[in-house]
Amino acid sequence: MATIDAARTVVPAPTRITPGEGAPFTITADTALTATGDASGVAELFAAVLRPSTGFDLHVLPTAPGAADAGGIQLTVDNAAVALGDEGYELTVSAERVSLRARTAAGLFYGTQTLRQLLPPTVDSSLPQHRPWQVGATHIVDTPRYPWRGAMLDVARHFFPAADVLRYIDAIALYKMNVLHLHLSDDQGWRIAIDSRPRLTAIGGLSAVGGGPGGYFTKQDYKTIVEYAAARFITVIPEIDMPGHTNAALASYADLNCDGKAREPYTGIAVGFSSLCVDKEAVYTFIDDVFGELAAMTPGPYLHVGGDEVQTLTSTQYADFIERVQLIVAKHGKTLVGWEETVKAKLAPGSVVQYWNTKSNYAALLKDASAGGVKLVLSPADRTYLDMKYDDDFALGLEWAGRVSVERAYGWDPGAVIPGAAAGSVLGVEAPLWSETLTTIADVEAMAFPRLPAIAETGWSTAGRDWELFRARLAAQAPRWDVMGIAYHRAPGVGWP
Ligand code: TNX
Repeated sequence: MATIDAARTVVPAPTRITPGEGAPFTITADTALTATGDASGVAELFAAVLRPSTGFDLHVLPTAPGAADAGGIQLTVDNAAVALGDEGYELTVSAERVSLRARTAAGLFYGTQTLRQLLPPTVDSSLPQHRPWQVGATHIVDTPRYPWRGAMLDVARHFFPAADVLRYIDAIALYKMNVLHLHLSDDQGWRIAIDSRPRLTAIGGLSAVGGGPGGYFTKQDYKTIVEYAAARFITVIPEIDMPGHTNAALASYADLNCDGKAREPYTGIAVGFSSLCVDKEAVYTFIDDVFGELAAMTPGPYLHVGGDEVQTLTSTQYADFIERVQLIVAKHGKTLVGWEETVKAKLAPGSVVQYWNTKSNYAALLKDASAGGVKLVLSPADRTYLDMKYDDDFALGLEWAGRVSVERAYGWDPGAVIPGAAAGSVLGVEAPLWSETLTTIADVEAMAFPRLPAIAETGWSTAGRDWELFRARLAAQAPRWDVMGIAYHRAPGVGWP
């Protein structure tokens, strides 16, 4: 039986693969995983993927002295493995054992995702499969290009319940993404419970694009999402978009409006018409309340303040607003993330600006800001916007940034997007998925798969960045998506099996 060739299969492409000589490793009913400390949680998660399909017990045992010479699947956190950095791993497969080594538990987790892709796709089945489970001898050393490899999900235009979000987390984790940005509020809906402001969900939570029922995350839902993500080394970044994209808040609390009158719920898809009343103190008390509660339930270091597409304020009003919001974010111990427009304000070093609109002229401002210590995350709409149509024939999606084929999503260099950006200022890439036209998780998956793995590879890989090689590796993912029930789109040009 042929084993899976890592070089032709693994997405994102690993840094260095050296095929081994000997016989493959076989997982059997007697195989154990060994791990200690932080590695144990990773081993348990991996065993949980393997158990239903293999039907084996796959016990996770503590690493014993001299255990490196034993068999099985060995996961080791090695503080001395400095060259592997914060997220890299080294995977060695021989007939006797699978040895996975990393400096961090995150690195081990990414190693298990590679190992998963080296096992037959049916390993991801939730039903018992009767077949041999072999991994060919290989040696892989793999470290990411960028520390920020993100996916954004818009739960505001249409709401997706926590169970859908967990499903999305599983799917992005397979491709070593480590940021989940949740767009929690917009004109059409407010999706997170804030105890001090109950009307946000009681009123703002009940609308959606097209007049659907809306919905929102309770604090318990949010906690579940954050914990599920954290176990997979994914940081959740909550976004409360402001001062524009705020109609749902303006409908919930009259005093956020300059005229003191609550707005009607909005179910269309136009942008740019709404704004918090930036001259009112009540607005800053509101933001303080919301970010206070959000910061308390968010372990990650960031709060995303939106800041995009404001058409009703002067430049000075806008910049003053963002600078005040920045202080509120800092007061709650967090670092500000904003869409590219926020670069018009004076941002503290370490703040993160997310580039998106390739038709705007922010590149020069972003370059200057980066020299002052502002960090950049790249989401060029004509490459990474998963809500753009693949092509004219695709029913879902928008088209303002053009068509985004799989090849376009793949074929760009994050290092070349902001010419002259300060060294080290580009943190990485993020693939936003706006949900104006998407109502089910199957819609979401059809937009994200197969383009999301393409973006994941732009963020992780330096080696193997070649469309012809990539499309073959991408096509190799399809049998796994079939088994996992991911509703991917068989986009033209990939060469699906
Ligand atoms: C622009 S990208 C927006 C969103 C829309 C999206 C649709 C950004 C910061 N703002 O409000 O949903 O286009 O593609």
